Amino acid sequence: MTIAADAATLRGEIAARLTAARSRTRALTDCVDDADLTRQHSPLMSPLVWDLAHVANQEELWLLRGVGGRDPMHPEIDPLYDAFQHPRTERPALPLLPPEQARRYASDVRGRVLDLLERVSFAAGPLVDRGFVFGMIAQHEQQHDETMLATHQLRQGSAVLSAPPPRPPGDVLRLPAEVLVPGGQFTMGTSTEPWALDNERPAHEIDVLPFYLDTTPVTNAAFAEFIADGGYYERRVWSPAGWQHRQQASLTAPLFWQQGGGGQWLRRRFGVTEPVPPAEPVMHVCWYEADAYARWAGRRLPTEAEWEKAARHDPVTGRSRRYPWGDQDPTPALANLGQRHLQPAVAGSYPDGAAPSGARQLIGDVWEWTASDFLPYPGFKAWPYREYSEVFFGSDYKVLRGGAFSADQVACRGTFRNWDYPIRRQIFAGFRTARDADLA
Ligand code: AVJ
Ligand code: FE
Repeated sequence: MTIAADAATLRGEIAARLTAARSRTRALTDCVDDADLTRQHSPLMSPLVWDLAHVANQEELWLLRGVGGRDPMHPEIDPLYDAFQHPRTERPALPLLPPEQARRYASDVRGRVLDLLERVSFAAGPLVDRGFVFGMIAQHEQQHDETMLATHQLRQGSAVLSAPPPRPPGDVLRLPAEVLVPGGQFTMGTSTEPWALDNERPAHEIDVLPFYLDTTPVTNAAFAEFIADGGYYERRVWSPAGWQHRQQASLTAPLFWQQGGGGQWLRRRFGVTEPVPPAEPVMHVCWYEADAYARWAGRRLPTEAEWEKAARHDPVTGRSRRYPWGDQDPTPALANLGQRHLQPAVAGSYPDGAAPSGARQLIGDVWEWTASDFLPYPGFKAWPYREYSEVFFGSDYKVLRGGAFSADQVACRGTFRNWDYPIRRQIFAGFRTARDADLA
């Protein structure tokens, strides 16, 4: 988000971001009946009605109580919506607010927040400086909207969501398979982006050796070649932990894929079964599958620093951009974000969104698994709460970068870091591969 300097414009921008998040939340929760809202569609996910009230509860905690100093509206429900008190598997059994009450709670909180926003002083301290905590709450709601979209994808039954497909691109046939990212220092992370979260901070210099990166994310067609070549049965291309997981979970293809007739692959996408589109980036593969594919291809996953250098470093000025295309916020011509479509665009789309290296679709379309564990940057300070990032640091989680069609622009930028377990496949994740460049 490009943040306005004057308070009146900032109030308007915050209200617009909160309203956009709420329209999306409503679209994701008004399209199914109460039984569908309260049911657990997968043990990996919360009931949709939990996400709805959790979003409202966090907004009440941070904005009404935190910024506004108000008393709790319903203190007895706080523990129900604390993600750390109840894992997702337990949530359906909790005495959750039923759909109508959850909706009323969310709209009551929002009404009071919009009143507070009219009067708040952005000079009152670091939490509200340039609207940070309001931006954090808009990002939080959009992240849960993305989680709810994953629940929709896991849900059985007929389609309830629809969106037009992305527009087909022009010049993709002439694209080189890989681009060279020059070696040398670049600035990773940020100390200036107003709504960046703690794990993106602070900006620091990192040296990266020259490397080649795939111009686009790996496609379904390329991944199907890995399958056809026996990649899922070739132990040597899997890491030891990956092979163990592949065996135990009997992985043989991306999640939601099934064999059609005549060697054709089909997939289920938001309640519709369709042929797998060959030119689209592959999705719903776990980190272990991405890692195995890369080794099969004689390549490797990019590290997080490599990914960010490819996405942000401008070799002409030497500075890091906010996005691959420059500093301006995303538009529909630059990246596939915000659930405008319900799928990634064909690999090679969005030429105007390309990075200086020529790599495309680094922002939007599919989250990209990186080789890296989720670790703090040098000088990291947990802020404003430890449970956002700090408790997840370590080797249990792998970092994903770049956002997806399912991520909103308020929660996606060149420095944004997502993370998940290396076995997770229900998220909208794909990957691209890299290799060292010869130093000669
Ligand atoms: C950053 C997507 C891993 O969903 O667990 C939502 C975001 N944190 N509520 C998650 C988040 C608190 C988080 N991820
Ligand atoms: Fe949350």
